[in-house]
Amino acid sequence: MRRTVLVLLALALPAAAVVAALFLPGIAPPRTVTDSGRTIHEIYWVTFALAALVFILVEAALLAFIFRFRRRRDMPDGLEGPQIHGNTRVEIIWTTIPAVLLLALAIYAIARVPDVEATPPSSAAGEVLEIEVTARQFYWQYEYPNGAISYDALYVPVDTHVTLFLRSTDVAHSWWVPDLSGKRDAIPGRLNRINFRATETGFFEHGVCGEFCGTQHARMTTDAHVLSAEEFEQWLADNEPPLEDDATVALGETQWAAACAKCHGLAGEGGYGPPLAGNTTLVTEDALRQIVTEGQDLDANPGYMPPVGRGWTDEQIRSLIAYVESNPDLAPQGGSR
Ligand code: HEC
Ligand SMILES: [Cu+2]
Repeated sequence: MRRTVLVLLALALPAAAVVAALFLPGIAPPRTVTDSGRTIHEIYWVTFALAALVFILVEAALLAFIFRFRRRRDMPDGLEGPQIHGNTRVEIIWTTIPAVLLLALAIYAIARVPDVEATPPSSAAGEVLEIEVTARQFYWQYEYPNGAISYDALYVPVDTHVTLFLRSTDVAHSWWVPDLSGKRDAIPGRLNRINFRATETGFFEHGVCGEFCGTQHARMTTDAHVLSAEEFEQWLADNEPPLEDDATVALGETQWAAACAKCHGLAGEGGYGPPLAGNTTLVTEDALRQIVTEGQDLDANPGYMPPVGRGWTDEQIRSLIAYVESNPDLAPQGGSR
């Protein structure tokens, strides 16, 4: 009876593992719409298949030996098995096979790296879209060749080689939109790049910062819009500076949401940072520039404000002010200017 229970348990465990692997999500990598992403998937599945094969062989041998060399009913208590000291041939075999497997896997993975890197071919030299990405605590700023800017939302055309140049002005961050490609760090004092070419249009909202970077790290997310060529050209043209007044306000709104509201609240109601609704600093250009480029850490206030706008241009300061002034929740009553 106890035996039957044990045998059933021994069978139930691997069965549960198989069911979990087949029917639960989470074993497959997230979907991707780029060639580099597909190559990453391929490497993942090849590695997984090899690992699974080794796992099954080893576990099967283990179970077979447990069964084959189990203690029989007619064996006397305290009986010892045969005492074996080394077996050169077996040891050579079980050293060589894993070494060969690992070497093969390494060669395969290294051979696939160029496809993951997706460096645009020299024939595409003039057609590569280069976007400057600045990571700051706690948002992503994208700057396009014509000077257009977006915050926490990347816009790219489909079927086009894209290179993102990644910088950080404060701490180490990591750009990661799984639908597009792998992860790449943005490190202060260093210029990193990542290439990809999306083959499907769509809206992808699972981009994150992949490197723990401070209190609001979890809210350092990014969307990606893959547009048709015409839509992208239109978007670029609509966002090319100098912007119309309402476009400036619209940009300032995304800027506020990305760069300030994560701590101060969308309506300036406060959160991690103090409430800001009606604060005159928000509409005073010099004071605003000072606090966003230098941050603030007064003993009187809890917490610390990082230099969230270090490197901002005058236009960026002004678009934020334009938005604050347009929003009755935020603007100081009576205005300061
Ligand atoms: C990481 C969280 C965080 C972000 C993002 C952030 N702040 Fe702050 N902010 C703070 C904290 C914390 C303080 C209080 C700091 C102190 O004085 O010690 C503060 C203080 C301020 C103050 C001074 C308030 C006062 O009463 O003294 C202003 C103005 C301000 N922030 C504006 C902004 C603006 C504008 C943005 C966006 C461009 C922004 N902050 C983004 C956390 C943040
Ligand atoms: Cu980050």
